Amino acid sequence: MSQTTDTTVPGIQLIANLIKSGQATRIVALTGAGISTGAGIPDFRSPTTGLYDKLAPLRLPFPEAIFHINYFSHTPEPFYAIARARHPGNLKPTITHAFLALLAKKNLLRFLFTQNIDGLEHDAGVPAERVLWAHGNWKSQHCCKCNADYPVELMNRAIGLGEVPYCLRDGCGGAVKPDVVFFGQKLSDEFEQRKKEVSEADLMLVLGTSLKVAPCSGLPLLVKESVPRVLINNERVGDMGNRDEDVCILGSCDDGVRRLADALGWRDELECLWEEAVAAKKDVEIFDGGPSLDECIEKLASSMKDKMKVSDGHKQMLERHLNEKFGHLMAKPGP
Ligand code: CNA
Repeated sequence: MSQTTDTTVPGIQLIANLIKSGQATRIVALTGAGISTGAGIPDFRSPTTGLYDKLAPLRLPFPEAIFHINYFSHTPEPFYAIARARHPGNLKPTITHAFLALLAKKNLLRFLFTQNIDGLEHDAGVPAERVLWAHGNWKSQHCCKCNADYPVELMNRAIGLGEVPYCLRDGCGGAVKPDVVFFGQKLSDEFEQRKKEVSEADLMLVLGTSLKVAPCSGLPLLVKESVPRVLINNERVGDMGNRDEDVCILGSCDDGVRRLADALGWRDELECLWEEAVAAKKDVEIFDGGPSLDECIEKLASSMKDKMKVSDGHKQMLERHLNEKFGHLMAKPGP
């Protein structure tokens, strides 16, 4: 495989040299939905292909409502209608996930903050102790009312069928929710404790995120001045690119990490690691086939027209709550 110097983005070679010369050994990464779109999971905010645009037929009070704890606690059906199509059950890691695993293998990845809930970075081989799933993941679930644990086999079955799983405790009746952080819920305490990894980093990678969701969106600001930050994303986001040391590699994450791997002379190793990770990911029978996300949304929109209508009073309450909590992020919901 050819391993040429990248002249399109001169910064790529600069970053590769820092890593190769041992000047960057405490690399911290922040990832978002854009690193998993290549695996087939739509992100939230990309126009047309993003989930928020696709949800339009459901006439939710806000697209975010489907992931808001208040809304979910009384109307969990929309979440479960799309859960199967978004579940990472049979999806494979992308080469971007593999690149993070390669950094970890070379003991260069100090820490990874991911906003993703798909767990694909772990499937690719990033050790769990190096990752904070800031928004939780699909690997466990609890009742949203009494917090009782719920068996994973029943959860997978419910997701496979597109049905809402309810608490098994007598008289509870609460909907079960995967342990992903919904709007209106607090992040784990570990987030605060881990922020120091960013201020101690000697290189930060920001991949596939719009930097629109706090508090992760604030992490790149914690990087010390003079420490390089690399953005690999379809578009410029946040304040990335504003510092002299910043390097922005615009385009798909998968192309971006391949270019970086070329500059590092790691391309063959990366492709091998990725192939292995893809081969190792076991399929879960229950998630084989089934309707697409668009089909799920269409079906739900027609079957739930009445239930989806929220009263004006409730809509105002939700608006107030969302504005208080996320007004600074959601001045304009959607892309
Ligand atoms: P987002 O707000 O949808 O932004 C995604 C960003 O990635 C945008 O800037 C896109 O332009 C960019 N992008 C999309 N595809 C690519 C690609 N192939 N290559 C390069 N750039 C790309 O998503 P964020 O992660 O910033 O928002 C945080 C939310 C999204 C978290 O709460 C997540 O839980 C949630 N989310 C997670 C998943 C997942 O787990 N895979 C999927 C969808 C949403």
